[in-house]
Amino acid sequence: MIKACIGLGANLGEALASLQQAAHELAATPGITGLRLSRFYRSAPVDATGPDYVNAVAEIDTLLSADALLDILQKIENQHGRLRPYRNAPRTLDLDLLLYGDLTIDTPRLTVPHPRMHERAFVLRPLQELRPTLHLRQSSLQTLLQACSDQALELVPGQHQP
Ligand code: A4P
Ligand code: MG
Repeated sequence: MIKACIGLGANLGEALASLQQAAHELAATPGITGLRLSRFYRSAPVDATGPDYVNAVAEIDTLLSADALLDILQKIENQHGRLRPYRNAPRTLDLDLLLYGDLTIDTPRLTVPHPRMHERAFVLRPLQELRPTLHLRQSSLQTLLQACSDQALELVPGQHQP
């Protein structure tokens, strides 16, 4: 059994509802168990334009290969009407494979750990809720978060404080 982390994001349509539904769909997928979901955060687009994003991170236990997991993530994205007009275009749903156990994967289709996660507060902060002692590139999540403190992040209202 592998523990994998998935980044969820959306900035078109009912973003929060899309993320909640995607989490349910992941939890109901054969081969995936034990889903834990962070709280939801709102932030301005990083390296992109368009409406504010809502983001969260999910941790799962899985017997699926990383490739099979990516197939499932892309299928769920497509079911949510994901279009890809250009890179970093606004999207109804983005599901990125952030971590797959402690494996490093570098194939034409898949780079894990996700190559930009260590410099993005909208990934690091929700990931920290689930994996407070995790280190990436030999740095704690807290140290990495300090380096991107210019990226303002706020909790979506109505969620409990930890
Ligand atoms: N691919 C390679 N590695 C992975 C991986 N670890 N997880 C390939 C998922 N896919 C991976 O992805 C393009 C291709 O990347 C896939 O076909 C897969 O084979 P995509 O989702 O279709 O395209 P994209 O959205 O242009 O790329 P990506 O990687 O999702 O973009 P980023 O870099 O994650 O940036 N600002 C805020 N505040 N919140 C956000 O969520 N997201 C982005 C997207 C930019 N700014 C943002 C946010
Ligand atoms: Mg993506």
